[in-house]
Amino acid sequence: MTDHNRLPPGQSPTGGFPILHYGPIPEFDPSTWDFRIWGAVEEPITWTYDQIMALPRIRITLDLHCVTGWSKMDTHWEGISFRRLVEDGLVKPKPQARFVMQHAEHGYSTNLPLNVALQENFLIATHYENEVLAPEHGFPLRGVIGSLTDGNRLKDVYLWKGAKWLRGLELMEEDQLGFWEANGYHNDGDVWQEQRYAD
Ligand SMILES: Nc1nc2c(c(=O)[nH]1)N[C@H]1C(S)=C(S)[C@@H](COP(=O)(O)O)O[C@H]1N2
Ligand SMILES: [Mo]
Repeated sequence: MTDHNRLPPGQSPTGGFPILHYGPIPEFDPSTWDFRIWGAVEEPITWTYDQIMALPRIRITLDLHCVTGWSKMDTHWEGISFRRLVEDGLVKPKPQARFVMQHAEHGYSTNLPLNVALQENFLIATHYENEVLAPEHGFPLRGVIGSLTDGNRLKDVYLWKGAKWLRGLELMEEDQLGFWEANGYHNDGDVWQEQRYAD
């Protein structure tokens, strides 16, 4: 697949790594920080930072697409595969669970269908380019979603659907809108269909 085919319509590649978020960069205090998974799950989970860092990690390469028009190709991430947490039985969605809300510091949130959050292109990331996440890019944990670089097109959505400073996942039976989704962005956000803004 050529790079041309990897660039969704209306996007331009960028060399840098733009920093984009609403609100301040949160402080991290490992003694009070936790990560929760709740809602439509058989057993709610609360993990400490040490417990999170002890989970198995995978590496993936993603092309990132921001709704404002920049794409950053060939980014390397390491972190926890939500899919694998479910496959390994660490997270047990109830049969009626169909959506996932990522909840982050300062009230940021973003929603995804559960089947999209279970794709290989969604990661609960701890590392970027072999280093622990920088504070401005979401340390200690962020959701990240992009398109795979091997040409395998999944449901590929804009980068806002990965929450920096992630503190929890809420599994839901009914869809709810996240922060940007409630503020004019398209609920699905498919990059190939250019679903940027709600009508
Ligand atoms: N917590 C939080 N996560 C967020 C955002 C935000 O405002 N707050 N913005 C989103 C948007 S619109 C983009 S493009 C990416 C930017 O990630 P970066 O700053 O690491 O490039 O973060 C996403 N995740
Ligand atoms: Mo964005």
